[in-house]
Amino acid sequence: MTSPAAYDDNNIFAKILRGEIPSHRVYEDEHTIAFMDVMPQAPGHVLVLPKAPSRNLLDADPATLTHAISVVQKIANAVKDVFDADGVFIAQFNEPAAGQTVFHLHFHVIPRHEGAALKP
Ligand code: DGP
Repeated sequence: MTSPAAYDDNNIFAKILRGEIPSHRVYEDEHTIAFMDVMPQAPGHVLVLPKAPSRNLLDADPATLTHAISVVQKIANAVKDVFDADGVFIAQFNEPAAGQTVFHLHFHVIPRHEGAALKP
């Protein structure tokens, strides 16, 4: 088992946080931003990110996680209402073996409708 790599601020979400790359922001506060995923698994797929640099949940500060999950709840209720969804799927991946592709902590918030498949 290898140790996780250090945080690299050249990742795409760090560039979005610095305003170097555009995003469709739907929420921002002092500690957190949320924007639309460019490869949505379903309409209304939002990403919630703490602004503090951490590679993923494994190296995140607990206070950062506490605030982030409260924002995830807020966004989940918002997308459920706006997209008239039946439920909301929350996903979060840590390290490549678990499916993580962008190495700044983020939570996927995906509205779900009964019987609708996620995109592969
Ligand atoms: P993952 O690291 O596997 O949890 O997912 C990263 C997600 O980030 C994936 O759903 C696609 C999305 N994504 C990748 N590049 C960009 C980008 O430049 N802008 C936005 N808004 N989303 C991105």
